[in-house]
Amino acid sequence: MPRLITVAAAQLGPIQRADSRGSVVARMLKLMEDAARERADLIVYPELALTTFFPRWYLEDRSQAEPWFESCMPGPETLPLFERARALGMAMSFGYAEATPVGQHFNSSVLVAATGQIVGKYRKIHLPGHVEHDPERTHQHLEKRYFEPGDLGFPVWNCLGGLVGMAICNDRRWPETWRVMGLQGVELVVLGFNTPSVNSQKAGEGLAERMFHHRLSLQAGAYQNATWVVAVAKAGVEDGHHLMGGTMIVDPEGRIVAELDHEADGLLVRTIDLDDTRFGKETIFDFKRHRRIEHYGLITKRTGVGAPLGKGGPEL
Ligand code: CDV
Repeated sequence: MPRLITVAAAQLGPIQRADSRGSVVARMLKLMEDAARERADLIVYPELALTTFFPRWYLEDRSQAEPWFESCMPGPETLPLFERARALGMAMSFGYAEATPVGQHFNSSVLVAATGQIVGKYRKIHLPGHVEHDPERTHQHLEKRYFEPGDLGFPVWNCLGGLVGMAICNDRRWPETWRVMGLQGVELVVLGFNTPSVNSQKAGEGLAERMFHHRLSLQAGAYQNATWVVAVAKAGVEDGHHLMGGTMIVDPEGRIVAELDHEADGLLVRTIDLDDTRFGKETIFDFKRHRRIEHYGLITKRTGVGAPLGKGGPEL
């Protein structure tokens, strides 16, 4: 018996700094209605879906960033998303800036069941960028200024009859992200991103190369862990800064099965079979039979590059 679910990747076009939360939620609701017409079981929105990608703005006084954060979820402005999704019987996931009651700040995402209950929360672990204004860069990327690294790990939840995990943007470039979820049997990873189309530290690295690394990361993560991936962009030009598109669905063999070809609000809807993950999980990536953890110790013992283990050994 196949385990079919219909997923909708809900790409958002640009959100300008002056755009209100209400106007963004209205756009998200429109996409939700469109997804409902295509009988989607799950809608996935991007990273920091409710605001512009504000880590590009350096604010000397950190507290001035507070209006970009949500202090409760759902809050008054996001409640319509929860209510409408529940009425439509649709699960959803979206990213947002989270402020906790004790003053912590995270780049977070939620997984909301079709009942409207939050079943999972993820806080971005691999924060890119820097803390202070960096005049050497063509644009700022201040995630390390505005957020703390996530403290919830990479859990996987039972949802929609399968095992669903979340990751956010830069997390996709790290094999550890995928493997920790793979070791919990993940069958679907949902992932939102805001990726500037130019590397702020390497002018020659433009859209083509950024897209290459994006696809490479998603396809490798999917294949090596035999999981579906729904990756959703916030795209287009935000206050003069270009974010690339590349919203796509990748199958457990690492193949891109669908991809959006524009940078505006739009949907990519596909029915996927979670049982397609089984072949990979039971053969070449049957972790229990093939992994050799006695040789992987460095991965959790060392953060950066250190001395080679073979140093001083015989030349072979
Ligand atoms: N929002 C992000 O995490 N962006 C990073 C950029 C800075 C490289 C990304 O991995 O796309």
